[in-house]
Amino acid sequence: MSDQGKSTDSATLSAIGEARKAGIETVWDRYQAQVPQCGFGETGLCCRHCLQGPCRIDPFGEGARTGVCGADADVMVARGLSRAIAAGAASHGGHAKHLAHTLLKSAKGEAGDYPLKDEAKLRAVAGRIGIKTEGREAREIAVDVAEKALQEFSEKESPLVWAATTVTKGRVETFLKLGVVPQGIDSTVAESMHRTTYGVDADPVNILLGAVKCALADYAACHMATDIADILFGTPQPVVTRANLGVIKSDSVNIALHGHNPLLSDIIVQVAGEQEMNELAVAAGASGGINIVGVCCTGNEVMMRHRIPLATSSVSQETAILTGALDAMVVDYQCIMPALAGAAECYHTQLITTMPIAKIPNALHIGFSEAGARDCAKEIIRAATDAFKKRDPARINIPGISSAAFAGFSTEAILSALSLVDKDDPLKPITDNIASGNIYGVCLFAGCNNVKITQDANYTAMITELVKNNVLILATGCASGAFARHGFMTPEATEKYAGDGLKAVLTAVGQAAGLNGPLPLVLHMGSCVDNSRAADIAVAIADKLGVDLNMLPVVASAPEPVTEKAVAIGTWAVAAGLPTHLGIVPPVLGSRTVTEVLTSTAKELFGGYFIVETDPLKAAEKLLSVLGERRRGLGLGS
Ligand code: BF8
Ligand code: SF4
Repeated sequence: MSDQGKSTDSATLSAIGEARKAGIETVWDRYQAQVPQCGFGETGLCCRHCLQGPCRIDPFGEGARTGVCGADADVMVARGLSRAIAAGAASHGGHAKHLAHTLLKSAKGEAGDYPLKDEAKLRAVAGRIGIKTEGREAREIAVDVAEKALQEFSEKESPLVWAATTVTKGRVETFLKLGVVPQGIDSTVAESMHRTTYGVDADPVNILLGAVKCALADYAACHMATDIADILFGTPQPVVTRANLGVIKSDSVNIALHGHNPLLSDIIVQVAGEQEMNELAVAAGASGGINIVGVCCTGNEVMMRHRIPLATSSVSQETAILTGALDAMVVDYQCIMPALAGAAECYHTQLITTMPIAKIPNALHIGFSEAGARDCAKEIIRAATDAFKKRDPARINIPGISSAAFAGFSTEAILSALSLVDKDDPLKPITDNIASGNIYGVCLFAGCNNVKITQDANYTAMITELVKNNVLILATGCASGAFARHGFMTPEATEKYAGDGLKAVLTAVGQAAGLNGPLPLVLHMGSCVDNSRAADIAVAIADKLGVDLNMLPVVASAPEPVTEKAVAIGTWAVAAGLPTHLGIVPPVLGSRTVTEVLTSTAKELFGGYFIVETDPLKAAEKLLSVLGERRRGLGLGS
């Protein structure tokens, strides 16, 4: 693979060049060592769910047609997909549960480092989930919210509150009718594991409906994680920061925060800003003090709440270490490549793990607990400062490349900006402009960078095509990292790329918000769990128009997806009624039935469905045509 085939980002390419010179292996080398990948796995036609396996079915119809137990291609593929979604839901569930436990401790006064920062959000969430707020202290309300959140994980008699209270009435009815309403987050994950183990569910469509139920549990977990993070750390408001490797500074102790949960990263940012820590860094010889940078979703969390710059994300995470100036990489859980340890060993970088469920051999483990969060943060900063002293100045090679990035467009922030245009009816500017065609539709970009795709190539090709046609762009997770690196999260990008209608809307709102120019071309809504924020916006628009989500000119796209979490999110987007594009073919082609359910039958059941298209320009065309279809359905011009 040529370097040009690895990434479209010049900072990343520079780091790749550095790795080659130093003989350090990266994700792209490891991928090459895997090619060609197994055709059975690629099509979903292998099963290891029991000790009689592994069983494989030939995708070309020659050889075995079933596994030893008689599971056919449809069952194998449906079971594999269902387990991926269960793993995604377990991950988001673990993240949300962690936050819920901390909220409870905070409310009971057992976690002094976690005050209830956003009381307005606490009251709003409590009101929505049916907890009395009037005349009550914030702490009392928080105890009830946390307890109700924790109850969401086990099976109850009733639907998940975090799902039922956050979607349209029409969606709830559809989910009830199809029997896909989850009644517990963890219990639904367990049910998925049960029904897909040896000798249980052998009806592929029934397995897939179970998978949708689990994806909806994932949705509830994402929404809960967003709500509680906002209560504990504040609801994001727009900030301006920078993105790409150039945010690493040669004169500072550079600490990268990587992973997902803001529980530790937010505290590290707070502590790093204190005099004592800064003096420690300066005493070690870092005249610039401490420089915190973000990677992946933790990066998004601290970017939108604390203006922390984003160094890199997803597939290129190793490149932060390859700058030779990263003193510590601190990780919690999810999307952390074990390969970071090997890269760190080639430099002075201290890799620090913090969670009991996510250790990496040869990393320093500094165990995190809510009760000792600040102490943990201080220990981490000290370890980074010690590592700084071992830096080899001759090996520092920071690509001097970064772009401005506007971040932090929470639902609340978007509504408050819109209310400056129309105080009494904040959504009116959006719905009016959708009706007039100034906004042709909305596309939510989510997901990762996949090593199989030239990094960011699909994002950049798709966005330019969509915005030219006046599609409003929302982004989360590493999709926002991609756009940020390439300068798409700026007002300048709006001027340069947006079609006239979209530009007029973004300019009107930007002017009203006092920006003296348009809003950025991409509205950054946060991390991957914050896809719930995008769902909130879509639900608000649907309610305002008096239609269900499956009627809206709103689509989603994961042009370069990687993780099981992304599969879960994509599936709940489909269940929510959104046509959802994937730029990677998921391992389902071995089953005609499953492929057809995902790309066609789902449309009849939910209105949403998967559009698999690896060519970004064709993908953009397909999304535009779907938006046109939806517009015609609402009687709007297309
Ligand atoms: O949850 S986008 S690579 S960091 S999975 Fe992971 Fe993918 Fe990034 Fe966040 Ni989301
Ligand atoms: Fe083979 Fe069936 Fe066991 Fe899977 S569950 S490994 S198909 S025997």
